[in-house]
Amino acid sequence: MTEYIIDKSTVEAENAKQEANLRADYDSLGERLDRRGISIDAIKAKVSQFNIAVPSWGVGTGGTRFARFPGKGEPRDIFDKIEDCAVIAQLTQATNTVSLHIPWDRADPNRLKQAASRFNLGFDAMNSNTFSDAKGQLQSYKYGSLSAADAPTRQQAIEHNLECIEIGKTIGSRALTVWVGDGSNFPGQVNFATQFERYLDSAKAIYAALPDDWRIYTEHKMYEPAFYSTVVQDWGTNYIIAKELGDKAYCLVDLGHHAPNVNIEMIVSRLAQFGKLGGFHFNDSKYGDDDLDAGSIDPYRLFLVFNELVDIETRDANFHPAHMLDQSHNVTDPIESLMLSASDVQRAYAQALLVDRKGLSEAQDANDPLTATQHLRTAYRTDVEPILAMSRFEKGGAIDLLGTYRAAGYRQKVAEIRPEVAAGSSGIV
Ligand code: LRH
Ligand code: MN
Repeated sequence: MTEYIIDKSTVEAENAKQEANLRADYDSLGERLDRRGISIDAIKAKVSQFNIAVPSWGVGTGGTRFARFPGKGEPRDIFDKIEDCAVIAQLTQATNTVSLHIPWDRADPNRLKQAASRFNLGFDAMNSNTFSDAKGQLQSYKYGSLSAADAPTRQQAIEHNLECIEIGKTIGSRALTVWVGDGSNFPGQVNFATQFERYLDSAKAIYAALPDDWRIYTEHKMYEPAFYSTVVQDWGTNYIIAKELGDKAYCLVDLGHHAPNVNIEMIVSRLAQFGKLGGFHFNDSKYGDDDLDAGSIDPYRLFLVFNELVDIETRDANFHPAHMLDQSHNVTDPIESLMLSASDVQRAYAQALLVDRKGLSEAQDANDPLTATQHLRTAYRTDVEPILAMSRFEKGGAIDLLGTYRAAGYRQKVAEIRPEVAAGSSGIV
């Protein structure tokens, strides 16, 4: 029996205030979509199947290298984080999986599984961490991990990833995400080819330990923490890795890991066209890897990514990329940001489903750029909130995410039992 952290009567009371308007908005949007030959219920049915994983490391207040300003009721451990994820899942009805990060979330796997199943939550991809040194660690990752010059450090990093797979197998995860910060800060500090060779050898050792029904996602990133070169710096390198490793290896696209103005939707199309697009870390950014809320800076770019995903979906019914959020909430209540971000990613998917694909390809074939791009804008300009809210409402979630969450007073409640965390330390978690 699924437990609900937010009192169901509170959700029902808040929904009751919105229901009549929602039904009116839904019906009027339905009429308008009907005129475009689109069944609103068919779109809602697809949207209600959409799930995006919540990063465990995102429910605590994030920070930068300069400082971190903890909020009230900061989660003390992974079990508090799972409860916070349960609140997000209950109200959005779109986030029933959590992505763990080891060693930050290391705990007895059976306790983890039990804690999540209370709320009917599952576990998405495991995330390894060979970009910081854990207490008691023998070898430091200061000069790299899977690509490090010395073998003991590479072996330690490989074994850490194998441990993540073991924990994942127990808790029901079916994927491992590997992001490494390995690189260099000075020209000449490393030999690019030998460093990459070492990375590939280490990645092959991890790949060899993958269960048959698992996937490994390798994540590219342009820079940071290395500031001259990064081993897995771009989608091309990531594609080479996925091809070198084998059929269970795929590329993970973190939207914030590209230079400003890079055409990410084309990268998505390329990787999918060659069968190596595994999943996403959704967030938004204006300059670097800012890890801002998905859709908060450039929602049209997010829509264009989903426009490609829906195009691929229409060609390949077995195409199910892993959707995950990867954000850092430095100035907002992380639960509020994650709820709205999950909804905004779902929004981009719903808008992309409205694109007249036949009209689009006819305009493309006719070299009619304006008609072609108008097909995208017509879909993007459609306010699909009634579809998202109706999907949530019908599944027991909240019509008004923020209003219902604040009315429930969850943050105040946990602030009473979770000790105040002093400001001061820096870092993303
Ligand atoms: C690296 C990254 C990676 C995570 C980390 C928390 O920037 O995107 O996905 O391991 O953030
Ligand atoms: Mn990421």
